[in-house]
Amino acid sequence: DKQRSILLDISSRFSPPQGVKLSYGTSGFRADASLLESAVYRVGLLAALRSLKTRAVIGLMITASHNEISDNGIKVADPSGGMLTQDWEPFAESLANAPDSYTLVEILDDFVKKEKIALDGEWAAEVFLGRDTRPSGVSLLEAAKQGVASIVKANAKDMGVLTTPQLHWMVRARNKGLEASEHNYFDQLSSSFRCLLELIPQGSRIVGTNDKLIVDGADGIGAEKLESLKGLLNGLCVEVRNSGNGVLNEGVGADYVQKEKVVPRGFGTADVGIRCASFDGDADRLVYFLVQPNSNKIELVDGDKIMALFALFLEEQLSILNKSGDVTVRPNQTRLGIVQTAYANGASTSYLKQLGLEVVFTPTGVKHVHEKAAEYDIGIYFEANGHGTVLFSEAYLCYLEDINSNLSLTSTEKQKAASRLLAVSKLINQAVGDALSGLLLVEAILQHLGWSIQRWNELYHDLPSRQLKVKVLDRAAVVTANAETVVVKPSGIQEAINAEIAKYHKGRCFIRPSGTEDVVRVYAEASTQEAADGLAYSVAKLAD
Ligand code: 16G
Ligand code: ZN
Repeated sequence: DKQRSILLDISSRFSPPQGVKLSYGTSGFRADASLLESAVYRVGLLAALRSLKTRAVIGLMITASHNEISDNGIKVADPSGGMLTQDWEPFAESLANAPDSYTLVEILDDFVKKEKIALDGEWAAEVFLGRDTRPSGVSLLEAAKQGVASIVKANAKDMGVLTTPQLHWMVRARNKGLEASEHNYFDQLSSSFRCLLELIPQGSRIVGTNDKLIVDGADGIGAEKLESLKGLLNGLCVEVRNSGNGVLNEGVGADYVQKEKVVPRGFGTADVGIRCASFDGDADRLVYFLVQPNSNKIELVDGDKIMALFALFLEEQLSILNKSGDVTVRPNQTRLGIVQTAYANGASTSYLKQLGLEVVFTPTGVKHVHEKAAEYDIGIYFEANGHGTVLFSEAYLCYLEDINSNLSLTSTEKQKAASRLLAVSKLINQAVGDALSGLLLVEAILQHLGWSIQRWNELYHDLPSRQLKVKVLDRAAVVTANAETVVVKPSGIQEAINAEIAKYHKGRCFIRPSGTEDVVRVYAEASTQEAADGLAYSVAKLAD
C-alpha cells in the first residue's frame, strides 16, 4: 500500500551505521553526532506513532545536554511533557537497530498491530521538534522531520532552537489546550515571578548593591533564552556569561562545575562573594556556586541545596495554610513528598527529615524521580546534579484556587500563602527540570526570605564525598536493589562493601551501573574528605 511504499522509499535514504548498537538510555539515544542520522529519522517515525496512539502532541528534542559539542542525541516527550513511557523504550531500540528498511518496516508493522494504532484514522499526528545550538542539530532535525513525514497521517512542527524544558513545556501546554509558543512560556515565567515578588512580606527584601547574580550559560541555548527573559523581568539584576562565544560545555556549565568543583571559564577572583549560577548545555540543570578567594575552587550549592530551599519555602506556606481558625481550610492534609536518589548528600537528607518532611528514594534518572514525585499533592525532586522540579497535583491546584477565591476566609495570610503556591506551580516547570524557571524560583525565595547565598548555603554542611568510575567489561553484571543502594549481583560484593563502610565514621557507599556510559559508578561519603576518598578507592577495587 501507499504507506508501506513511502516508508520503504524514505527510510532507505537513512541507513544505520555499520557495527553500532544504540540503546535508549536514561537520556534517549546519545552518541557522536555522525552516527545518529538514521536513529533520529526512526525516532521521528516512533514519535508520529506515539502521537497517533495517544491522540496528543508528542515532542522530539535534539540535544546531547552537557556532553561535548561533537555529540548529539534525541529524546521523546510524552503527552504530559514528561519522558517517553518506559514500555515504548524497547520499541525505540529495535527500530534504531534494525539493519535495513525491510526489517524496519516489519518491526513497525508488528508494533502497530500489537498497539492497535490506526494509521488511517481521522486523527492526524502532530510532533513538535526542537534542537539545541549544536551545529549537527540542523541536519538531524531534518532527519526527524523526514521520519514524521514518512507516516502519512502525521505533521511535524519545527519549534526552533530551544532549551529542552521549553520543548517539554510546549508539548504539555498544547495538550492541555493552551497556547504553546515561546512567548507564552516567557510570559508565564515572568508573570508568576512578578507575582511572587509582589507577595513578599514587608521588610524582608534584600536591598543592597551586592545583589547581582552572574549566570554561566555553558555557551549554550540557556544563555540566549535567559537574555531574552531578562528583558521581561523587573527586580532581578542578572549578568549572563558564556553566552555562545566559546565552545559549548567546554570548561563551563552545570555538569562541569558540579563534578569538578572549580570555577567555569570566564569566572575568577573578581567574582568572590557574588551569587553565581550555572546551566548545562540544554538548560535542564541548574547549580549555584561561590567563587573562593585565592584558588580556582568553588563552594558548590547543588541540586540538593536548591531542593532544601524549595522545601523550606513550601513548608512555610503550608504551615500558614494549615493554621487552625478557618473551618473551610482542610487542616494538615497536604501530602508534601521529597524525592531523592542515593547521590543526595547525606547531610541534605538529614536536614529534610529534621524539618519533619517525608523523604523517599528512587533509582537515578528523571523518569524515576518524576514518577514518584507525581504521587503527592506537592512532590519535589532534585538530583544533586541540578535537575529537578516541583510537581503539583491537579486536585491540589483546585483546592488552592478555592482558598484563593474564598471571600469568607478570615485570614488574608492564608490567601497569600495559597497565591504563592499557585504562582510557584506556574513558575516551576511541571514537565521536567528547567534551569530558567528553577533560577527564578530560587531568586524569588531568596528575596522572600531576605537571604544571601551565603545564608542559604549555611542550611547544612555537605558531608565530604567522592565519585569514581570503574571501566568494566559488562556493566550489566552489576544488579542493584533498594533504589540502587544495595548490590544483589554478583553475590558477595555487598558484604565486602559493607565491611569497608564499617571502617569509616559516617561512612556511606554504593556502586551502580551507569545508565549512560560503559562504567560502574562508585559513590562514597564520610566525615572527612580523606575518609571519603579512601572508602571510594577501596570499594572501586572491589568493583573492578
Ligand atoms: C541522565 C539522566 C539524569 C541522571 C544521569 C545519570 C535523564 C533525563 N537524565 O543524564 O537524570 O542523573 O543520566 O547518569 O533521565 P549515569 O547513569 O551515567 O550515572
Ligand atoms: Zn541537560
